[in-house]
Amino acid sequence: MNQNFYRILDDNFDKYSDNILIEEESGEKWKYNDIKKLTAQFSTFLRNLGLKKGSRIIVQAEKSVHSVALYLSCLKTGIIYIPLNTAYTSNEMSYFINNIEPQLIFLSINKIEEHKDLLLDFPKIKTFILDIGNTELTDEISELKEDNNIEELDENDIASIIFTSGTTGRSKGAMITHKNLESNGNALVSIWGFNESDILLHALPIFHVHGLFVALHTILLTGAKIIFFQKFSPNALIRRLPDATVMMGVPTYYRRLLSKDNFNKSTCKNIRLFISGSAPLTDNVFLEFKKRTDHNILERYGMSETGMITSNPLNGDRIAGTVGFALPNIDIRVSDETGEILTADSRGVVEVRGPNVFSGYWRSEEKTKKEFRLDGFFITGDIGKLDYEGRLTLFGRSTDMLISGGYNIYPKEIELILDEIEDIQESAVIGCPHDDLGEAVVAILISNKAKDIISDDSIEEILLKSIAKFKCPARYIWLDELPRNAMGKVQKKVLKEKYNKIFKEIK
Ligand code: MLC
Repeated sequence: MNQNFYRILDDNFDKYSDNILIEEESGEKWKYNDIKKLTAQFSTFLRNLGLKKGSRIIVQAEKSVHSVALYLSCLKTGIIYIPLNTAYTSNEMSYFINNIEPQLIFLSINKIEEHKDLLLDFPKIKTFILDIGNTELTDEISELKEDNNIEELDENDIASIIFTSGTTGRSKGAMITHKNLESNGNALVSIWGFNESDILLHALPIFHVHGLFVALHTILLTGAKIIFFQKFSPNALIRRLPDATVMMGVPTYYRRLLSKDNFNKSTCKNIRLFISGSAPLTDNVFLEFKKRTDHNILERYGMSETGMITSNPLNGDRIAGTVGFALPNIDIRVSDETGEILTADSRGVVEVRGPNVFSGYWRSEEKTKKEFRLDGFFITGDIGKLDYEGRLTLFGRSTDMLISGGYNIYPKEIELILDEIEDIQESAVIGCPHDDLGEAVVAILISNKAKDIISDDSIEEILLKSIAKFKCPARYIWLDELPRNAMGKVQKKVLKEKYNKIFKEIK
């Protein structure tokens, strides 16, 4: 039997053909039938270029209906889809292209311009503009015949590679299979009670699992509808909230909604579910939200490598500060560093096993091996505890990764660049609590000069040549020395405690 995940979506495209699938901010509406057609035309486009099962395409483009159809056509044809954050620089892009060796690249107009020089290094890779401001490609696609063939696939064939930041400073590509997508999509539909009459506010970017898989698949699997926002804006969302039944977002979205006086019970009158993930939801936001809207935000937990792992219940207590119970068919446990499984209520590293768990890191067998136990459990790196009922609470991470506005950031990547700057002897990058973003990046620096040290702006200018803006520190602090333990290791915990209130003090 064909185990291509797209086959289920294709059935739904027929079953719900006249339902609206996507309504854009402009008011333009796309039925299931329209998206099926566009997907089939993209499939023709890709196959005409010689791409086939296992070929790879990189997409660094603005969110659009056409980029959704491109993604779906990749599922359909067995081509591997690699979405990248639109903030990534040419330096970051160079690493991804070399690592993936794609057959095609799709870029928004501004990215074509930005990567002009880089692309000269890859003359054999065809590049296309995919952008709402440019219709060259979309006009061409609209003229093409529809290719209705659904590639015959095994459930373990790779659907997508999602890059996640690595502890050593280099990103790793998590290989997500058709089985991963299918099992996780079905589990979420069932536990969150999605159905044909749902209308989802979709303001998330579609280059991460939250906006691409969680949000799109729950809708596509039920014949429901999406109100599609180019990007998150609290005012635009508040205008459309009364028309929707479900919203998904990172905690920053909920904080920003609460900052608006016209966000209230009446704006949420038709909403049945607010879902939050990708970063911890604070008790404050949870409680404030309840007070303002009468809704308990449902917090869930997941990651690129595993899709969604746990969720607070649709019916039953949603407890602030906890991420709920394992999804159907997913096993979770908590272990110590040696792999010893801990009993309920003990803190340790969260491990997960199930059909949702990725098949490994792209071209990184060694790294993959290190992150799995012999019995197939994936070591998430998150610290947590399970209570006697199986409810999970998270306490942070075993690595020093931080999460800013829902984006994972690894300090090492920033430190490596800072340490190369002439005036900087050494650096330590940490995440500090931030009202809007959850955590924001702070760089602690040691100078090797007595005076006239390099300015913050000049440091940022250097960083921006290599890394995306969202990874750049929001604050720079110069110290005489970094706190170290007896082994000489920098004590980031001490720094984090010391600068815990840094963003509160400047208010
Ligand atoms: C943007 N900026 C950020 C930032 N996003 N800085 C720090 N952290 C972020 N997350 C900076 C830009 O560089 C820019 O800097 C300025 O903010 C304005 O840019 P913008 O694009 O207009 O920002 P804004 O719209 O305010 O974006 C913030 C945000 C966005 C929170 C709305 O980051 C967002 O949509 N985040 C969602 C991330 C997400 O989907 N995560 C899912 C990961 S999947 P300047 O100085 O140039 O103005 C995952 C698994 C799971 O984790 O379980 O879900």
